[in-house]
Amino acid sequence: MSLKLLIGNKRYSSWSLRPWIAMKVLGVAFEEMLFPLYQPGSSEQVLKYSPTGKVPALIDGEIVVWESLAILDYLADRYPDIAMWPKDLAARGLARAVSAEMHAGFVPLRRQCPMNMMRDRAKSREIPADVEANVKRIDAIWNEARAKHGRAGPFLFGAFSAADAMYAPIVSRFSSYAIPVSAAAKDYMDVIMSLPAWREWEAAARTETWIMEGNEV
Ligand SMILES: N[C@@H](CCC(=O)N[C@@H](CS)C(=O)NCC(=O)O)C(=O)O
Repeated sequence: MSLKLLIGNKRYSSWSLRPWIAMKVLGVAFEEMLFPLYQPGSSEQVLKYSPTGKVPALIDGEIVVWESLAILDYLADRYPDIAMWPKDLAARGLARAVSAEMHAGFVPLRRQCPMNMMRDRAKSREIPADVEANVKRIDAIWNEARAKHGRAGPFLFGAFSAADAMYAPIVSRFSSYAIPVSAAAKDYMDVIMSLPAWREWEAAARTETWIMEGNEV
């Protein structure tokens, strides 16, 4: 029985992008179930499958897993050969720490720069001090991971891992809000945005016709 991944609109659903891109890049086959967010009845639809009524959620037969980070961990256990997390203990520890930091933190950035893949990049946007502090911390995380563990490839820990998936929506935000970052961070963003999986998600986002009220486009 194939895995089913419940996701939201590709324009807006930053949490959905995380397991989706990880599964695509790491070659885990799944069936996508897309639920347009914040529509009348949309959380009731998701509640039929997952107890929070939120996306993403993964369905593996009788097993349901929600919360993006828990889904990535479940996939790591379910498919031990796919190297969801780096093998080296130090790299793995840092990858887990920065992924948990992403999952629990960066609230100012998440609130004030919501993911909108189709945002007009030319539209200016003031970056408040608390968002700027988040940007600086993320830039430092990316640089630390790349410097300490990135020698074997272009991703945060060399090969693509759950940490890249957790930060993929940040790449989208930094790009769509034209947020200035270091040259190394920009290089990393280019790597993520060149992934065929990224392009697939972005192309689908472009075709979505429903625009969220109050969100910039
Ligand atoms: N911490 C959760 C966040 C899930 C979440 O907030 N998902 C949003 C979409 S990106 C959602 O389903 N919102 C619908 C709602 O709140 O009714 C995760 O990591 O999966």
